[in-house]
Amino acid sequence: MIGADRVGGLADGFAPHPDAAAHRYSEAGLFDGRALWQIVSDAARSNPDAPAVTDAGTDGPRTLTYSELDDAARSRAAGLVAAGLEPGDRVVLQLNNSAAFAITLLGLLRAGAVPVMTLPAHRISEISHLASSVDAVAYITEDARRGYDYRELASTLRDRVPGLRQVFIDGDPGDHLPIPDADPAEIDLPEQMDPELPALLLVSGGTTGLPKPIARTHNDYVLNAVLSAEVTRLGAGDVYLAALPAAHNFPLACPGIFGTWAVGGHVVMTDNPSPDSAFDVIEAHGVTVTALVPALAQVWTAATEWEPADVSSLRLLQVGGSKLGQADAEALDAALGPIGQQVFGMAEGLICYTRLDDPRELVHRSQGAPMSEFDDVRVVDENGDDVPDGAEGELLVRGPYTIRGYYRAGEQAANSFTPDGYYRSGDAVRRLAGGYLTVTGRIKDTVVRAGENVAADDVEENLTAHPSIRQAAVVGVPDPDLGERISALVVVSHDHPPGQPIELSEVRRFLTGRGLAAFKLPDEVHTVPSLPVTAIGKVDKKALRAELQKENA
Ligand code: OOB
Repeated sequence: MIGADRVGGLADGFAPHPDAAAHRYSEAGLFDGRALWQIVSDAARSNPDAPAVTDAGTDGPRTLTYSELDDAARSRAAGLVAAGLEPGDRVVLQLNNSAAFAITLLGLLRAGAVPVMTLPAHRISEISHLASSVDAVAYITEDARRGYDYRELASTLRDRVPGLRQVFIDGDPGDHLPIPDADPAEIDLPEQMDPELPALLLVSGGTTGLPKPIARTHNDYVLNAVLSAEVTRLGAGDVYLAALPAAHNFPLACPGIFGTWAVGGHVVMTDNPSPDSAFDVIEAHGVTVTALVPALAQVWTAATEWEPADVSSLRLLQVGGSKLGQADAEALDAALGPIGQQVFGMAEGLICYTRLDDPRELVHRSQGAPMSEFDDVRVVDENGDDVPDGAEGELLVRGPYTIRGYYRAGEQAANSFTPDGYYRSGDAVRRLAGGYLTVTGRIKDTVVRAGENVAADDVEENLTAHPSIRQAAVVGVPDPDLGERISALVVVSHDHPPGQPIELSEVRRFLTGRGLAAFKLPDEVHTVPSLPVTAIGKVDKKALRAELQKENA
């Protein structure tokens, strides 16, 4: 087994569980000691001819069985080793949802390399920041998609990050190299890595600052996938549609791609989550489970009205990544049947699920309960003292699959953890009976107007209760008299007359009617066609504030 001394600098800047915690988790039998890629090689041994992955891409669907996927991954690993990759090398991976994503990810893992899981929407600022902070030696991406040429990004990246030795391209490589394959009979693949070492680096999903690398070990990520598969009662007969960007923790392992492979199920990959395309894919492949962010879930709910495709094979539709409003959760069930599940998770670890047999009313109003009894969750006030159940506070968490520190992220990121190792999520939550959580907002997402703290989420939720408002974002804008004034950006509902803005007076009247205090009422309303979103589709408040500030300058 390859240990920390033989993986270059991989272990530098990685914060493992302290000994006592590691001991307690392994005594409890939580970790099975497999490398992440063994999920697939194990399935290939027991179920070689079962479908493992289908690429629903534009060239027509292409399916690989478990034995074909395992072989392709070993050939890719051999190619990468022959090209000079060594165990512990960090490699930035940026591929759209495709069979190539699956093969290349498994190939990297099999070669002992550590992929940095960036999303297709990341651009040079995020990619170069991540590549240099983890000392990446290679970048793997594809030629071009949806009018964006990743080869140009690759060329700029080479100029900016001198340590980056190689670029490999799926498709037409242009000035770069194709992703290599080789005969695994001719090249020695490395032994298994110590499962307590990082298997891959996820990217933090925050809406402030640049993304931070998150090291997830073989042990903790296998646990993440396996426990998630249990909670969602996944079996070999399930067909999981990866419709969100596959490198994100939610579609990757909650239970997502790895959870589906862990039970011998079938993963279908699409890079187009819009209903006109995705509904046909669901019908064609008999998809049973998928995961969406709330904005997409809203679109899917509405699309059941006009899309002809039959999506009745779906038994579970997971929604997470940002808050799903209660009205939207109810509408989803009404349109698609009682198949919605709320998922509140984070790349840093903790995943909460509503359970399959929970009363629908609980599924509609809560974001779920932690998946493991070993998840140690606290809800605290600003002094770090626990608040009683039902009161709002910041969520802190420690647990077997939650990190103890960001990977190589320096001083500032250290504030994200308490001295005794809890991750400070920055999420404001209330704990209900049975450990269920409702997310009420972000701790620091407030507007300070004339000395009063106004929680953005509170105003946003009341705004979306208006029949003409589909989405809302509230941000503070610097103001000479008030300090900050409350600016609301709203997207109108599908049935609102197009081109007609929502008036400030109407918004204030409506919110007052709902009993909102006068100091929380917006000072301005902008009707916009859409809100800026992050790479996974969360409303991007950083971008919003910058836009508003530019307008005011
Ligand atoms: C998921 O992971 P990340 O790392 O992209 O973002 C985590 C943050 C959380 O701290 C929270 O602020 C927000 O996203 N969030 C939610 C939420 N799910 C995530 N806020 C309200 N309600 C929810 N249901 O987003 C993620 C990872 C795995 C599974 C699901 C989501």
